[in-house]
Amino acid sequence: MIRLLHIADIHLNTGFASKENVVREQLKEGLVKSFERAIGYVIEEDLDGLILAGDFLDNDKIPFKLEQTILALFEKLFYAEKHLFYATGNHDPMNTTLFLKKFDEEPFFHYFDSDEPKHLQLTMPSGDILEVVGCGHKSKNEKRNLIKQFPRKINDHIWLGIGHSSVPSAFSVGLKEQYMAASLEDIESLKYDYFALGHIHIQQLLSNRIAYSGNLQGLNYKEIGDKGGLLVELMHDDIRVTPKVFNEIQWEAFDFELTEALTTLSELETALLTFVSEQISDIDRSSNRLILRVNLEGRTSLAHGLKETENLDYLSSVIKRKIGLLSVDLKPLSVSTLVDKQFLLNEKTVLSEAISISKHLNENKELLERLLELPIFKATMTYTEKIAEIRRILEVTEEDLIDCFVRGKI
Ligand SMILES: [Mn+2]
Repeated sequence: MIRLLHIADIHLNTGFASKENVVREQLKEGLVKSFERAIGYVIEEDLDGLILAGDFLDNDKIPFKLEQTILALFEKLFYAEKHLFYATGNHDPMNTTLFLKKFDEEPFFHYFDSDEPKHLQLTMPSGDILEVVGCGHKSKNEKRNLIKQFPRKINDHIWLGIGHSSVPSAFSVGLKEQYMAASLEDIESLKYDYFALGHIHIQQLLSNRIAYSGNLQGLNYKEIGDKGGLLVELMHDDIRVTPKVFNEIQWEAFDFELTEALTTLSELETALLTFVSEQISDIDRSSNRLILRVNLEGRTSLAHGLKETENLDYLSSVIKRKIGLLSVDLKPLSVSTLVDKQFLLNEKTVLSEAISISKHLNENKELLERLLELPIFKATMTYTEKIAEIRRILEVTEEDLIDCFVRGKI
């Protein structure tokens, strides 16, 4: 059996420039600690090695201190006779990782930084022969599917593939850059025993032998929850993949609905304290390791108060201190003034007229015909598609109109 830890997308030298000093330093330290934990796990559990599936680093600026830490941690692995398989990703600097040259002669270091797939054969302590195929890149914007050039498994050794690549069918939040895109079928057709992927930060198994490990610690509010890597145990005709948690700091984001009942900032403070405590009751909060965002949404008589950064900062600091968190960011995502809708509709105003017109826009045939003549449609669009597009544009909701008028946007 061969046992490896698969991790990726650590982005170890991320700057967290938008954060205040204290939080920034803790986030940076947290990344290093998470990586130390992963290295420690490989050594303590006596695994055979560590796979870094790209984006280990984030950019060219690697602080000297961090460089030294990386060298020391890599050395620790090699001293313990653990293999390190590192394939570069789109965020790994191309020519600036000169400090890793130190390990050019190191038999346990296997660096896949070329856009030519590299194929190694190693005899592992168990006596199993491991065939490893991986590649890196020459451009941050690799459009070619280099995985297509990987050789297929041709013997009964254990085959491991490593690549930093976007698989279009994988789950990701928002639009992820299509970097070295390869389809799941391309990877499956290689018939490898395991394929370690990097690039998408959400841990997921695309099949029982192909997986993204996700990143070691979240980098922003989109990367919430536990983070870590995958323990991969490879046998000749079997495989076991087990998630392992390594993150030091944990990001979370919640939506808080403002209600009419909250009429003072003090009531809001109490409500937020209860809400946040409930939301995080299942999370281990030892050592203030949570960084939270609370999105505020809804209509409230407190809207004006919540426009003031000073008030938001004050509320954040109270929640942070009373609950014991690393940081809280209260974000008024869509907060608007409380209005009496029925009253507004019944008034003789431009707003009530606008609402009644918007309700009937889609039924106005003369208007639809005029709009169809506008040069705004793609040549390939059918009549039905054009009508659907017009209806989409005309769909000005009551809420949007009220917002525009009441907030004084018009
Ligand atoms: Mn990437």
